[in-house]
Amino acid sequence: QAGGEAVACDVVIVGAGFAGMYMLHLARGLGLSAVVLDAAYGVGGTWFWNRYPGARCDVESMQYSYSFSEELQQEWHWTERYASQPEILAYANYVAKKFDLLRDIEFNTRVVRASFQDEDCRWLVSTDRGTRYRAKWCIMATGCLSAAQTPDIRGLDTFKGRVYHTGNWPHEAVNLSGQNVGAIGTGSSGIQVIPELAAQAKHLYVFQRTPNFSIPARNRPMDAEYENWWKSNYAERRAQARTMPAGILCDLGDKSALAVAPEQRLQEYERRWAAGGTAFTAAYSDLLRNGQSNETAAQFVREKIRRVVEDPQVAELLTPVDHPIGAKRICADTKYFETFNRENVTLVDLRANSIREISSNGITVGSEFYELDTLVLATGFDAMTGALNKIDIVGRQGLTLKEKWRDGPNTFLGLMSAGFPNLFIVTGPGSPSVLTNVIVAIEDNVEWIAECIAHLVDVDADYIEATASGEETWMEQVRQAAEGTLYTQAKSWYLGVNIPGKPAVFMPYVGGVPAYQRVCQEVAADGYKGFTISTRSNSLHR
Ligand code: NA7
Repeated sequence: QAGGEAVACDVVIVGAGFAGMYMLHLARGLGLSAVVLDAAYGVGGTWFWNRYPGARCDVESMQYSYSFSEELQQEWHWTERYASQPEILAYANYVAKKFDLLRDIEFNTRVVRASFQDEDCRWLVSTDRGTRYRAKWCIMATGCLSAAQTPDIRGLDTFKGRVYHTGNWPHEAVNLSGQNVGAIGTGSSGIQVIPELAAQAKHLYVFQRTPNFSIPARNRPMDAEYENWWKSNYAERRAQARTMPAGILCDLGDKSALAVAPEQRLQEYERRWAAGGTAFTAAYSDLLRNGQSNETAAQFVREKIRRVVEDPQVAELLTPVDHPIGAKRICADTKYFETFNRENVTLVDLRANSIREISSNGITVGSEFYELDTLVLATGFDAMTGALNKIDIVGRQGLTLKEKWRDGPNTFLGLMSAGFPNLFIVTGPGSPSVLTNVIVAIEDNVEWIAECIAHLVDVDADYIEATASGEETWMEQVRQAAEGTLYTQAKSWYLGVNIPGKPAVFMPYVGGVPAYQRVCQEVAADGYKGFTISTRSNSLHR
């Protein structure tokens, strides 16, 4: 239908990741016609694109999965404690087949514009294929970490070898044997890919700007007893997980780190270090609130790094000192620090000297030149707002979302933004998503949106829209929640400071899943307080 009439449907969903797939399923359940648009050629969202070697989830697989279908959660078998990217992608494809989702998904279709038509309260959605869709509701299921960020380093475009971004890894096999490889970035992605690159490359140069805290993942094959423990009472365990701040069932310490004797604290850190995984920072209740408490955990991990890394100078460079542990997303690794003991790995410190330039065959740092065949960028994402801002989203009276969010994103509950009626965002800025098990955040948001739409259909509403005051009150709560924490002390993507020119605003809601869910449910129960619902006959300003 390129260039012709827009296809009419009830709901357009942008993105076929875990959010878009579940949204489609629930929209159908409401008897609505829906179409999902995605730039990829398959489902999976972030797990479709992040195919770099070593890509793995840092939430346990028994929890990083949908909970909405008992049949699905019983029949799917995860083979490892932490699922690898190929297995998560296989799961996404399995879900798409099981719920017959593919027939309503248009792949290889990037949404370039979505504009609200005031006259008839419809969204007109245009794609890079020249196709258009006209829908009452538009749902952005575009993901929080889906706009890969390539840094603006002088000469990068002159490099003659291959350049790979971890967030956009090629689908054909990448062979690095016999090559000199450079890796830039030591966040979660870098920490996962670096050991794999080292195993393949002739020589690996790791260009590090900021060292990061990482806990051994201690990944292992799925333990049958553990799997059974979950499956024997999955619904209840999922419900328990939703009572935890991160939506993850884990052993959450309820004491201050300073309330226990140093030997006892050490024992607890040792126990968690041995158990592996990011639950390390759940050891005490105030690790992300009290600098002194945080320092006890940070010191413990620094000491571990020094013990693992044989060269003391390299160990020092790998030891994080500039931010509290957990204030940047804590990493989980498999032999990351050990990798720097290999003879074919060199750590290049970018704090002493930054990258001067990239040329056709290598990188110059200070006065040192490193000859490279291939470059791997593990340089992160324009988080939470990046994917939305790539689309020209136009609301009432020509207001663009980009313009509205120039000084930082404003939403009510992360779900809607004033001036953009009938436009829902799944796990938008102002939601707790990126600080939680994102599948829990997705399911809760998608279910809320589906219930909201069901209500709008019931009352024959033209539109729902966040009020300016509802939004202001919520943004103040988001700000206040972050203020009492150590999160704001790190230059992280949570704050947007990894993107040149992006306003430094702490984007996620730190109050945790239960508090957020409570507010979302109260708002709905109170007739969508904080939103305006307009019906043909009258407009209910709440
Ligand atoms: P991150 O966590 O944003 O890490 C990006 C890394 O790239 C980080 O070490 C950056 O250093 C580094 N970086 C970025 N730009 C540059 C330049 N110009 N020069 C040198 N180094 C640079 O992204 P990830 O993909 O690892 O992880 C994102 C999330 O995805 C993760 O938290 C999980 O939730 C999944 P910096 O720290 O800024 O000094």
